[in-house]
Amino acid sequence: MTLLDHPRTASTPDRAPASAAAPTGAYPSVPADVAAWVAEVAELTQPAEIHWCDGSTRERHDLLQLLVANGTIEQLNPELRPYSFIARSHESDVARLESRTFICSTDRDDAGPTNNWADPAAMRAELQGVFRGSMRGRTMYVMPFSMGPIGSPMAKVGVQVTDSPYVVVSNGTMTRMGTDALQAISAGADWVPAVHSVGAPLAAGEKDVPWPCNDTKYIVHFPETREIFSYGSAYGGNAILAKKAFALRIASVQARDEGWLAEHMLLIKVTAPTGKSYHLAAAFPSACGKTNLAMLAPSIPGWTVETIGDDIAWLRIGADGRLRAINPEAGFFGVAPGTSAATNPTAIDTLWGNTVFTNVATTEDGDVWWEGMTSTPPAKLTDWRGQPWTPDSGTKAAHPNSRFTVSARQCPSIASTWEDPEGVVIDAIIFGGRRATNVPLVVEARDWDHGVFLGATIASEQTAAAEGTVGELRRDPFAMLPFCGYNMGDYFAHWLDFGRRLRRSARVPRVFQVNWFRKGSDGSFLWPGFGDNARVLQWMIERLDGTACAEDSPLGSIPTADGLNLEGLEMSDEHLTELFAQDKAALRTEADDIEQFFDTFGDRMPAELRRQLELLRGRLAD
Ligand code: SAT
Ligand code: MN
Repeated sequence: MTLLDHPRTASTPDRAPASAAAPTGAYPSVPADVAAWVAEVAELTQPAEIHWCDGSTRERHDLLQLLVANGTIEQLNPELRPYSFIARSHESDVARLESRTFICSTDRDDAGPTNNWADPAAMRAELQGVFRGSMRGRTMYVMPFSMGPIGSPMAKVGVQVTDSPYVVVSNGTMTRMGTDALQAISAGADWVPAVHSVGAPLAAGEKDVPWPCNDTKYIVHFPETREIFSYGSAYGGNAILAKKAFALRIASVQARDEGWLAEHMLLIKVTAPTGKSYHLAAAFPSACGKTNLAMLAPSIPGWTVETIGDDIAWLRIGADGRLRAINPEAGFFGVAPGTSAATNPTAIDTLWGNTVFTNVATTEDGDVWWEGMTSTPPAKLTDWRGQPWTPDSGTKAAHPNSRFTVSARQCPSIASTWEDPEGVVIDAIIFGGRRATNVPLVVEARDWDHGVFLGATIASEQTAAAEGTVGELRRDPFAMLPFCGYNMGDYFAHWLDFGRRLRRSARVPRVFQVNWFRKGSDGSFLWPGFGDNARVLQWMIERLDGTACAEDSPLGSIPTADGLNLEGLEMSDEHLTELFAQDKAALRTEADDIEQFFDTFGDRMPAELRRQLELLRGRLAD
């Protein structure tokens, strides 16, 4: 029997671990089920060696040196960017691959129309062939990790194995990785197993390439048995399996079963000039400015924003009946292009050192550069492919999905409560997308169910974070389209049900929808965005406090003419009107599109959301 002959069961396997898989030295003792699983993976993938990660600084340092020696990364100029590195990936391995991401539930309908489904037995058989011998000639690293502060009642643990030291370094930044997490598993926490291989076995004496990967890729989830298998890619969410694969796809299934929410949301703490603080959770699709909003430097005096998380939030009803949230991650895997001292000074400060950049350009003096970092590019660069580049090259110097990987601790705006094991109390939830037309700057939902409708109908113009045509509009409900591990119709029902439970316990958070990306008739952005988004947050908070008025509109409540704080901002009345314009004919067409989208879920679509659509149509009728 090998790993993929059988689904994983919760009970301890009866096979004794192979001695080769056991850690040596001062490594703490490993629970028998973890050791047995590692032995099974090793039997299948045949690594030359096994390394049990302790998560120490020494280990990270040694791996970074190894990666430099292998040519995977280069050290940047330590005087300009202390202890930082640049990785250049293979040209075919630059983003999440949604077409190769699979949800293997027993019943196809449990994956739903938005996921690629594959029969679990057939997929196991296929993966068996794919992973057989895939780690030959390489070291297999075993990484116990915790999502959320270790010991938090909201945290969850997992173990990822990988044959990529680059992935170990990334995971070490993005999660709490090492022996502390292993200890939590030893104490009895249920753990999620994740197998990762770049799919590039090395024959004896064969020279390695800088970025090993395979043209064939798989990112596979077995939601019922909470297992993850990823093959062929070392890039971001394809390979840092704790992130999208676990903390969203598998965790969304756990959340459905256990009555909580695993969401693609940033978390911020906003403090008003009165000194009173509020916590907001906001969902946006990949590469739509979550990191910028998470690190917002408000343009309005007296307001501060502190960071809790920039990508994922786990939300639960706490013992006090309030909605509470944690950031399960420990670092940021942020989009580099567009990040500058003007757009996100906090990110620029965060990246002063100790950062691994991937697929950005490098300068002659050994620092990094990307489009949007400065208004004029340097005269000479080395582009993300490693080729000489000048402004006349006619190509992008940095890949549009180039990234930085950096510890959250290094962020100057990190909130002192970001690791609170009980989570922070959420006052409001925000949904957003990238929409040139139709969607106003901000609307407030009438109530929770209307808020769920706003979340369920988010559409966004596609970015470079995944394969596909950039700019094409697609429905991305709750910004979870690529990340929901089960039927999204059931997911909508879970959100509606969650609201019912919140109503019984305590205060239900307010729900808002925003769009920073609306364009005017001349094709340019109507709203300055970035630091000025604090003006929209101010309105939301005044709504929470009951000090701001709102006007009813077909899409929801909007600020009254003088409701938004526009002091110090140059904004013509005409642009302001355009920002909130609701063209009924265009919105009726959009309602038809929403209906078609809802129809794809068949009888899994909750009646309440169809009712919300009819209510909207009623408000859009002339
Ligand atoms: O590559 S990741 O999935 O981590 C980034 C993203 O798409 O948000
Ligand atoms: Mn994301």
